[in-house]
Amino acid sequence: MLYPQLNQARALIDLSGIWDFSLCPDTDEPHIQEDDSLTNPETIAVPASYNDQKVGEAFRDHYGWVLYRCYFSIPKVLSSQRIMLRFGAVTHSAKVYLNHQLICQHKGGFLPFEVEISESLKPDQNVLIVAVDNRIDYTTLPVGSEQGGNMLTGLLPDTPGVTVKKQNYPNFDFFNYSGITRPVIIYTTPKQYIRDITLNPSVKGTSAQVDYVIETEGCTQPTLTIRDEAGTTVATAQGSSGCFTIENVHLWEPMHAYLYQAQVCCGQDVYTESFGVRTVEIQGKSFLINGKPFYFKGFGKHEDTPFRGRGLDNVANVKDISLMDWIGANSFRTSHYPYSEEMMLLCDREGIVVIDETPAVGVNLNFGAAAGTTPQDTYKILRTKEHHEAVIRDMINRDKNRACVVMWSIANESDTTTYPDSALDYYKPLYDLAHQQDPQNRPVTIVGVQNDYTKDKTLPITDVICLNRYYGWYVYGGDLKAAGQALDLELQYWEKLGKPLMFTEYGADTIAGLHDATPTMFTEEYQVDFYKAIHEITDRYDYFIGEHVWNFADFATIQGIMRVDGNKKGIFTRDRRPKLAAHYFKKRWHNIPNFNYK
Ligand code: GCB
Repeated sequence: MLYPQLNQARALIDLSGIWDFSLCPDTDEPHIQEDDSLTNPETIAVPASYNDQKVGEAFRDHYGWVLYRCYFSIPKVLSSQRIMLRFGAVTHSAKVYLNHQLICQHKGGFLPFEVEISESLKPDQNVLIVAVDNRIDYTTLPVGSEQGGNMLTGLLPDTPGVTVKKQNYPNFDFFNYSGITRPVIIYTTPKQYIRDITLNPSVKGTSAQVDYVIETEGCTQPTLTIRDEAGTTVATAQGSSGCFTIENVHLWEPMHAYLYQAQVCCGQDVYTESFGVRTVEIQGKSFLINGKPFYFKGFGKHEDTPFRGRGLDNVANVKDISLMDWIGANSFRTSHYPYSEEMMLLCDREGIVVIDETPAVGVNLNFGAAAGTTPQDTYKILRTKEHHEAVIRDMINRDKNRACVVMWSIANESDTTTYPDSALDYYKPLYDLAHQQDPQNRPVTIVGVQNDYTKDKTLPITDVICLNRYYGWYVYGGDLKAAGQALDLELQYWEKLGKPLMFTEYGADTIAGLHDATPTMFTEEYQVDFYKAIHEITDRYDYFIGEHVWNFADFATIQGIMRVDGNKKGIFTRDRRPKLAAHYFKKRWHNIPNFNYK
């Protein structure tokens, strides 16, 4: 799906601003009043999560539907055009009503959707109501408790006379921020238009060959003009599919981005898609970008900032990339959901390497909030398969042209060992689907949870073994010597597989400002010692091709006994101040080259 664009053929109207808003009192589907009125309307900013915008539990812990409303008019001059309404993301499901008509529905909180509204518009004022449901359960990604049951205290018997409030109990470790979290855009195209553009570059010596497919509606014979960063035309092409060549190609390199612009014209329509030329390939134990062994230095992140929650925050995104540059990082993973299109485009421009992850987190009934005393077969109980397929397709379709994306992660910390065969039956088709779906056929991974790795049948089928490991924190916490030994044993095990392996998470909760001359858990000194102890082991293995620290910054979680004001494993605080470990990493990473470290 193309990102909305303002150009000579397309108009764009951003509906960001202060909307009317109301929390629905029960979980029944909201009834839209005849006069489109809302009960006790409040003000709310769009785009942003609603939870932290107002004071009080009612907002923070709301469970179920909310209603958003705004009014708009469309300039008459646009009435001859095809007019689209597009949502960057609505968490987690949406019903969209325009002038009292249900015009579209969408499930999934982290990917865009759109609907044509040309025929539903009134000549003067239009009223747009968006009903948003934030409930997560055994059918959604991410996974939450069924019917608001408490996954944390669910093991306790019900006590007569005690009513436990219905709440979203996430089977994952980040706050379930909700609402219209990314931009709401009205854009136009001519009636005959360009629907989609797929660009698939490969490199032959000093030139690039780019296979392309242009999907159009109504118009035929699109033309392509490819320009370099100086604006010079370097190639042209004609027809809905084919190949063009860029001589003396300037490659997109990690931390040294270079983007070409492909201007596509078809009938009256024009769309310019930017793209970088780079190759990604796994060869033996190496992860090659542009034919050279790459070493991942960076983070698992979150879209998480004060007040906005998970709402698009372009300022934070720019700042975070500046901090990555400062610290010597070159990459991150979009843990644990696809990030905004704005962030992906920014990474393309900045040369930040991205592992792009679906929202499949918490697909594991033997871990975290869901864990009971008897093992459960996650894949027989959860009903996520169809939605999982949909998010893989939609994420890859959205981000397929982004040079920054070098690998797809189809899930985080699924249960792959308790019932190893059913895990493999669930994941093998999804892994294959991701490969089929990607025109560039990039590597595909599943991020593995700390477990009895010897039983795992699923991770070995993936292209890069990606591990979340907490030796020295959840396992052997406070005993870094034992942590190192256990890690060493595990790395010896995986080495035999002959594939590249990286850490997608490792970390220790650290309270900024808490110091001790004798490092103990939660102090800034312990965080530094933790990383030093782990690196002492990982640096010995040539197939260990990357370190993504958990987490870039402290972030919000559900309240509970495991978390004091959120997860504190950040290398930066939530307001992006460096902890002691940031200075340690700055030194380490500026001494590790992006290429040929191993
Ligand atoms: C994990 C999860 C991540 C958590 C982290 C932690 O393994 O993937 O979502 O936040 O551990 O800090 O416990």
